[in-house]
Amino acid sequence: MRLSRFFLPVMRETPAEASIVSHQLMLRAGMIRQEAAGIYAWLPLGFRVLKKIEQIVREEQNRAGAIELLMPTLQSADLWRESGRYDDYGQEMLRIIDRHERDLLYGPTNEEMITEIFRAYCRSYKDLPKNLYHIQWKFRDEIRPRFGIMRGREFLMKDNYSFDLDEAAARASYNRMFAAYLNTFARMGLKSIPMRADTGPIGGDLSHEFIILAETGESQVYCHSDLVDMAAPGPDIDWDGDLQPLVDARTSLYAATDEMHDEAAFNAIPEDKRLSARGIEVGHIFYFGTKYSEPMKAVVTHPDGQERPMHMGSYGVGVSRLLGAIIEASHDEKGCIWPRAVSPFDVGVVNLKTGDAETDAACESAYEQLSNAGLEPLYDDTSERAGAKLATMELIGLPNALVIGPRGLKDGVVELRDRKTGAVENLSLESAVNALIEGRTAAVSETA
Ligand code: 5CA
Repeated sequence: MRLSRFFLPVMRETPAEASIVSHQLMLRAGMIRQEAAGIYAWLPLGFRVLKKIEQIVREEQNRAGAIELLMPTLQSADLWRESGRYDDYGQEMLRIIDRHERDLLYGPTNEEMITEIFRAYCRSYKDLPKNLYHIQWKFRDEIRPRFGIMRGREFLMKDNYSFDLDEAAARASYNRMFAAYLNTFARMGLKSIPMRADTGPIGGDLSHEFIILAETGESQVYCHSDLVDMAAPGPDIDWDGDLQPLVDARTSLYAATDEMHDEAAFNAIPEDKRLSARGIEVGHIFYFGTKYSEPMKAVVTHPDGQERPMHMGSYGVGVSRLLGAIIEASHDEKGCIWPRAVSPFDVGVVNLKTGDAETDAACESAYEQLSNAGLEPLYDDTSERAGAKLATMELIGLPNALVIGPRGLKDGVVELRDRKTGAVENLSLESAVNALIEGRTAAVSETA
């Protein structure tokens, strides 16, 4: 992409309305624009990151055996009357009346709708287990939308729903999602910690929140510090096997959010291992048994011929919130530092003197070679000052920048910069381009 043809409205000043760094940087880097309280337009740069995050979530769901579908954003109120949640959900639900005076709502979550779909087609134990997901916009009329997309009113969620014959099978489905979540967040460069959590309006008594530690997090959390650096299980686990030991290894150490905190259990941890911190909830998984299947009569026939309600769980990832969480975890005073896997472009090409024939030719050649190798470069071919171009690249935080100017070219070199470490290498254009192409190969195998 040539910057002269792209839409990247960056701001030099820190916007006064943003109090946390991820919100400030998303506004400054031209990633989002507020259209109403808690409602944002995704500008091209932000949209590219959102799509990358969405794709990682999708790949890890597919790997764990979940099946993608797409449900609508608008739902019928009658569906929610069946489960009894229409009145219970309260003011967070955006209620809409259509021209025929029928009650609709903008979905805050989809337990009812998926139960309605599933019960219509699946009646036998032979149809189970199944796990269905979608990645769809939700609306919750939050009383205090804040921190940009971190607590929005309209936000993108991946939500899935598992259907099983009994509690033991449902537990296996829960464990698969538990492992899939650890892998999903690790691929984005995040250290997530599963914590015992309150189930709120979704219900049930077994649930874990996946928390990213960050000073600006909304939740107060408590855990054993060994959990912070515990590695994700990785993709090569036996997804159909017994994942309970993997889950137990992480849940046997104390970790809880404020609502579930048990001071006595926390104090039983050796003092130097007690971690009390702020955290961002990026995912939440629930097992709620027959809470929806019973009132909504979602039953299956068991091998003994008896009909019984299915055992269900639901699993949510805050796809749009993850952008904020990743920036909170990875930035410096100059701007964002995107992990390669979610970066909006792979590399920036900075032309220090647009209009200088030799510099233009070197940049064009680099841009072409990088594109042909399958990378996505962002080429700053504008007539901005060199200093402003470099500041923009640092603000938008691509992992590498190839900086090309007449002075270097005279000595036969270009600069290859690493955004994270700040390292600058002077290399021939050919070596720099090759290093980027090879680096890309290494990064792909690192995260695949
Ligand atoms: N039905 C269940 C699981 S599918 C559910 O709705 N769970 S939830 O309420 O915990 O939401 C799932 C995830 O969505 C949360 O972990 C959080 O990361 C994200 N989320 C929730 N509310 C917001 C919000 N207002 N803004 C941005 N993300 C949100």
